[in-house]
Amino acid sequence: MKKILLTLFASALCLSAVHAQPGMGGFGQMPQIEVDFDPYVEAPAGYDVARDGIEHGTLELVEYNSEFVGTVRKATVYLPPKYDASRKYPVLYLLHGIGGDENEWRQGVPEIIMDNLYADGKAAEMIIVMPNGRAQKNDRAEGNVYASAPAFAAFEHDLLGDLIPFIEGKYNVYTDKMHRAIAGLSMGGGQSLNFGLGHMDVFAYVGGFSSAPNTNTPEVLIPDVEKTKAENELLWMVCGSKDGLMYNSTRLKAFCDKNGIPCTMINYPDGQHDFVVWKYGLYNFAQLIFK
Ligand code: FER
Repeated sequence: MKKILLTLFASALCLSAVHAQPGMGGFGQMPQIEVDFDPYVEAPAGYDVARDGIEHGTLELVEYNSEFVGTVRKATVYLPPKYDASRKYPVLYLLHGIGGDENEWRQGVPEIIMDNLYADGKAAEMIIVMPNGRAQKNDRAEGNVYASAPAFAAFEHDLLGDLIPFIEGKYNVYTDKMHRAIAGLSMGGGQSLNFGLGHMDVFAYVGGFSSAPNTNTPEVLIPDVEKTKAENELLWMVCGSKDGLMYNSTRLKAFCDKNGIPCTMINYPDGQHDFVVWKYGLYNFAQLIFK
C-alpha cells in the first residue's frame, strides 16, 4: 500500500505522501477509548487564507551544524510581522510527520495563519522553527519512511543539543522554558509529547496533533503526576474523529483526566489524517502559548 501511495504522490511537492491521501486514518487497528473531549470550536472562515492589507511575517531557511548527526541540517523559520532583532521573542518548535521534512509545514500555511492571528491581536509574538525531525545523515523522506522511525526518536538529541542552541545563538530569543513551546503533527506530535513532557525544564507548552504510535505510553510520558501538574503549563491535543491514530491521544487524555492533570483534547469532527486538522491545531495552539 505504501508503495502504491509513493508512486501516486511521487512529486517533490508531495513529499509527505502518507499525509496526502484522504482516509489515511487506517494505520492498523487501535483500541477505542471513551473520553470526555473538550469542545470543538470551529476556526473562523478565512483563518488560513492570505489577507490583503495586513502586516506579513517572513519565512527563511536556515542551516545549522549538527554535531549529533554529523551533518549540516535545515530548518524553516517564521519570523513574525515587524520582526525586530533588538527585541526578544519566545520560540515554538513545530514538527512534521513521517513523510515530511523541514518543508512539510509549508503545506499548512503557518505564515498565513500566524499573520492573520497577529492582525487580529490573537497571539503572542513568537518565532516558529520548523526543523527536520529525522535525525540521520540522509534526512530526506525517501524510500520506506517508516524505517526512519528511530531517527525521529534520536531527534531529541539534535533538538536539545544542536538546534536549540543554534536558534538561541542566531536570534534574539528567550532561553527559559516559559518561552519555549513544542508541537507537531503525527510523528511530530509523538515527538512533541515525548520530548516536551520528558523535558519540562525545557518546554512549558506541549501540543500533539494527530499524534502517531511513536507517542510514549502515558505512564512513560508522565511518571510523576505531581511534577507534571506543577511544571507543565499547557498540554493540548487534537485528532480527527476519522483518524485511526486517535488512540495515542485518547489514551493520554484518559490518563490525565484520571489523575487530575489539565489536558485539552479536541475531537475534530469528521477529521482525517491531514492538514485540515493540523492547521486547526496550529491556529488554536498558537493562541494559547506565551501568554
Ligand atoms: C505508524 C503509523 C503512522 C507509525 C507512524 C505513523 C512509527 C506516522 C504517521 C505520520 O507521521 O503521518 O505505525 O509508526
